[in-house]
Amino acid sequence: MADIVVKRELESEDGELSLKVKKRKVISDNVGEEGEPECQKILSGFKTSSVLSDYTREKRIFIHGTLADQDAVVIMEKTPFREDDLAEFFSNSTLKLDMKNDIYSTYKLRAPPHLNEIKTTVVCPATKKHLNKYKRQESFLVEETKTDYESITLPFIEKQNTFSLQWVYNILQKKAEVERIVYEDPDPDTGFMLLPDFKWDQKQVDDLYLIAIVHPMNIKSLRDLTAEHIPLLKNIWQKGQAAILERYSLPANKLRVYLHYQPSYYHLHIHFTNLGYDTPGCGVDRAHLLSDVIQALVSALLQ
Ligand code: M7G
Repeated sequence: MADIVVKRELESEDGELSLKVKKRKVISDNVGEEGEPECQKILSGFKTSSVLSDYTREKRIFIHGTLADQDAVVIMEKTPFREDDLAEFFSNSTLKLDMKNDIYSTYKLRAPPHLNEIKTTVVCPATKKHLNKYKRQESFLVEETKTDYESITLPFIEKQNTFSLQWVYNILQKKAEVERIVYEDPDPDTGFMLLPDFKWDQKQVDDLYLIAIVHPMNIKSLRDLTAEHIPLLKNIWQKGQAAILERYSLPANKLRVYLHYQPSYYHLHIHFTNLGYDTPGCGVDRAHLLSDVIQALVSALLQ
């Protein structure tokens, strides 16, 4: 299905209301990891089929291939510089001269391998949906009314055409990523788990990216939100920001807190990112600030 994006329009459950929903500091080491992760060579058997997309400015590439005869997607991304590493960078790297002209000279710098890591994500087995998600493709911006949602989007979600939520359930049931949890509120109605998004390598706060996954199991997306969810959203807003301030010393006014519509995964979750970092997907076509969503629901309640 082509991307469907709701822009500045959201109807309430009863369809009467149209809410306006407009929508370097260095962390010493990977927080919460159990010691040095084991070095693995699983990618030595990866056979490339095609490059799905390649973003030269972001230094990110999405590759489709096979791993042990299973479809796989490998995402590689060069990581930001860490101020703490600079001294070692300069003392332990070698330089190969490219050109020199007057006061200008350019080089190829060969850094020690541990300062030159590439963040790599492997999805295996990857489904057709993953290939479509990561393939560079033309997007369309459409207005999705309540009727469109009920007649097109909801049946699409219910036919399980969307991504599996197994990874979400694993987190909520503490079967995966347990050591990465930054904050948890176990309340079944207003509670959530806050943990690093897998897009963030947790090396520096500059590109901080966490997600809050809600405990209630029946909220697919922003579309399902009503006034009854205001306590849940306010709880995530307040406790999420407090937990990030405590753990990463990043204050609320340096955070971009938002929901995606459409999301890729239809179990409500909220993105917390560093305001100074241009996260993929933080544009107005897809990101809806949590504060705006709460405000819209409160206004609807007062009317
Ligand atoms: P989304 O708005 O549903 O879709 O966000 P998007 O992926 O198009 O942004 C889901 C978020 O969950 C994304 O930011 C993903 O990077 C993140 N995410 C996805 N998976 C499969 C995992 C995972 O296994 N663990 C963690 N920690 N984050 C994930």
